[in-house]
Amino acid sequence: MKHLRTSLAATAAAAALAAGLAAAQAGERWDMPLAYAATNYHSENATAFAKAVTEASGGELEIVTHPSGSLFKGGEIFRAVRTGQAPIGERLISALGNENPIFEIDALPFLATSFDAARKLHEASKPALEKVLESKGVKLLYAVPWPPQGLYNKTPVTSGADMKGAKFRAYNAATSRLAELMGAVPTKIEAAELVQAFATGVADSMMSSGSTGYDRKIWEHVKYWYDVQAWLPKNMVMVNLDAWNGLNEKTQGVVLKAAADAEAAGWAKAQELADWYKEQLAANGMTIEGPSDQLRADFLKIGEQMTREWLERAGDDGKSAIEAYRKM
Ligand code: PCA
Repeated sequence: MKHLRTSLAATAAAAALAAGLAAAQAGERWDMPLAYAATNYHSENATAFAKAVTEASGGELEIVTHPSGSLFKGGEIFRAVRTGQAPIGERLISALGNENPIFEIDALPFLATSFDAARKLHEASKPALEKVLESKGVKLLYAVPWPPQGLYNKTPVTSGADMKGAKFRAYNAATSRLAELMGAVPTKIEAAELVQAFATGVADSMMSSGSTGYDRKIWEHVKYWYDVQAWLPKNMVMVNLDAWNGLNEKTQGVVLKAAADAEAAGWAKAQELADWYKEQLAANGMTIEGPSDQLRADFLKIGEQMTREWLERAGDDGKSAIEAYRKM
């Protein structure tokens, strides 16, 4: 009798295991490329999102993140998602300006310079962004900002003129244009390749947040950061539409809920960390200052020109997004 009971229990355990395996096999696995450091809050937030989906879907959909450009480099991620090579991924929205000008709306200098303003700009431009993404076969899940952008340089900067001839690391077409208008020489370099560029003298300066300087220990190469607060660009997490349509309704609901949570958590984290990053740069020996009046005036002038140029390119969708933003 005792034997029978043990063997029955063993059979039941084996059956449960088999059922579990079948469930795991029935589930889908999505690899999710990320461009930024594993310890960056965007990446940690994406990993928490992936875990939330995996758990809440009961393994029906498992999402696995790959930070620091390890699966696809930053510059490849949008195309990978669009073509279905990756079902899901994260990309800096404003790096996609050559796809459509609307993607650059959050990289226009001095249009939205605080978290509150960035939030409004996001709400005002989201319908246009979603429409363009959908026309490319991609669905927006959530977007999270970087802290305000400032100027890194190896030597002190008191006016735009000090940037003449500087080797400037750009992360999108807008930062390249900004560099040109300052008389600097831009080179596009992903954050994952930053350290090498600064260490080998390919770059001496860039616009970026305290976050990226901190992630890449920029103080080993650059000593000055000017808190220009020029704009707050955002990363977005997006999914290939075919992959999305292949999910059942329940799983789609799980993903949407996790995405909404990730968006809220990401904005809160970015805001919470913004000052902390500056403190870390200072603690590591960097000079952290506001821009001089002249530097600020020079940046403002460049910002106005860039906004004019953008409005010409962006047409009616761009104009209505800006108008909606200004009314908020
Ligand atoms: N860090 C990213 C984009 C904006 C930011 O703050 C970078 O420098 O690549």
